[in-house]
Amino acid sequence: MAIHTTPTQVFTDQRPGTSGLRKKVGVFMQPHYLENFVQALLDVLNASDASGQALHGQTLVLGGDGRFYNRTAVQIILKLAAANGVARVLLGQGGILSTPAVSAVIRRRQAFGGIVLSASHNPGGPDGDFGIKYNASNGGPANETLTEAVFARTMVLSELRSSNAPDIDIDRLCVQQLEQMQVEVIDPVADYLAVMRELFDFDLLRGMFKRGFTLRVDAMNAVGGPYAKAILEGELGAPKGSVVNAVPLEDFGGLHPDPNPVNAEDLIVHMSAPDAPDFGAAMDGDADRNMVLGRNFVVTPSDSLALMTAHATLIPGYKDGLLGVARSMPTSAAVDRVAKALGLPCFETPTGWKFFGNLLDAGRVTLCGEESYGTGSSHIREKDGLWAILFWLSLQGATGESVQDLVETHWRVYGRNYYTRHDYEGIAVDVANALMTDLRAALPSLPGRAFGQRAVSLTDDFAYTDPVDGSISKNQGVRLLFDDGARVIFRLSGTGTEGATLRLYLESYEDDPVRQDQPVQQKLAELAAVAEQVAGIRKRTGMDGPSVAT
Ligand code: VG1
Ligand code: CO
Repeated sequence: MAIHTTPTQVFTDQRPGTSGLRKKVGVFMQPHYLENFVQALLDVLNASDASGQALHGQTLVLGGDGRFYNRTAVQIILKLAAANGVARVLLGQGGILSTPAVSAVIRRRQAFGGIVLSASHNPGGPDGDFGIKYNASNGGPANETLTEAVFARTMVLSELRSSNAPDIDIDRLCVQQLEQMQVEVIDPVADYLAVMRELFDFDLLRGMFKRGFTLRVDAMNAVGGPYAKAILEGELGAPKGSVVNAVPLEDFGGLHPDPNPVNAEDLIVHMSAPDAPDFGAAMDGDADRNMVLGRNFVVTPSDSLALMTAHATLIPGYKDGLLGVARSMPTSAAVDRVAKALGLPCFETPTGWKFFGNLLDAGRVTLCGEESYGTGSSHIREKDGLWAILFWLSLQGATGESVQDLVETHWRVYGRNYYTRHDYEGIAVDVANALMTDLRAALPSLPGRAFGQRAVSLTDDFAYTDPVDGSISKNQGVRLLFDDGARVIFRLSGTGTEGATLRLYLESYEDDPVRQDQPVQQKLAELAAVAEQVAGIRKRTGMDGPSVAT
């Protein structure tokens, strides 16, 4: 065994996006591609204190969503870590840890940070995507200062430091030695389960299942399966078989583990069958997203955040109330209305969970959410799919009401924010960039202009000043705000790996109860037409509609 240095060449495309570095598996499998990124990360972490050896004596957490290349990547990363001064790695058994579990382990074990191997909701398998991201000691995604520093380092990297020790056994729960570094293979579920126990009334939930409450949780052959099985079926006594597609597969069994009504179609079918269970849910590749459903009823993620906020005190972990709430800018303003009614601070951040970290750390907010099927709280620093499922189960247990009743009652009280997101996928990058550039140029001419019944009241390219550290993030999405509360938002995805994806977010507010049960796409068709008129999406892309509308 020996630590050695190897010369390496720069890859110029290693700037992390919305949530880490994501590329096609083939890109990651190029010699030194993963190694370069990890070496750059370790260099930046080591340089984070005056000694230049900040990782010495420290513990890192490591695990991924089990997708293709996860196991190989784990071995590569362990050898780099051992050669760069890391004292100990806590590795999920089999190389597996969901994103929320990494966050929980970092926090509970006071680790220096953690590395998550996941491309989250992107498809997996040899032809799919792979990804890597770093989470800091608060358990949350690295901030932009750190990700930019890592990117800068990848651009000048010339050497890798690694060990040529043999591979370690990642499947057996034990402690092994790799050079001077200890590798402790841990149960991926235990720490996470302990956190859930502190938040929810497990006896209440056990009682529900004893009385015959039924659910179907679709783990989409991704990493959420083992967590959902252990907690829902194991701890809480949900009927065996309530969690389906529960074994993580390297290619997710061909499913696209992005829990929305389009990709989780099988769940939609089951939830609209005559014998549908009381409650349904799905999670994404790394189990940080959730979609929740009642019988024949899908909850919009933005509404989910609003309802959680309205009812939080029913849950033991939040019984004393919330400090505040935050949502990403494109997320509907449904939660804003609840926050106002409850007198809670409400923050609007750019897209991506990393922007919630400071607000959570500073005790300014307790709940956070994004329109992309992500909700979470201060219990960790990531969004959390199974937490959301337990939250919704608890709401049903505490109120005795169905999902549909809870949501419809909410609309009657607060009004309904009709909401949809239209994704135009696989657009040529130059076409997408030109569309955004032209749109930005057109913004100043829009305020005051009428479109049908409504007029534009404000336009901007969203910029965010972090209220905690004062950092500024610009160009976070073009917004058209209307005088009746409607919004049209355009932004380009930062998680895709093929061409560009344009996301168009549409929202309108309806406070009249007799108009709160209309089909969403129909209700928002007028706003979609405004977006088309302003941006010319169809003409520019040659597409006659979005690839996905949820
Ligand atoms: C998307 C979502 C965003 C989410 C991000 C990571 O980003 O819109 O809300 O935080 O994915 O989610 P983008 O840049 O493609 O719009 V996950 O579950 O893929 O890590
Ligand atoms: Co995810």
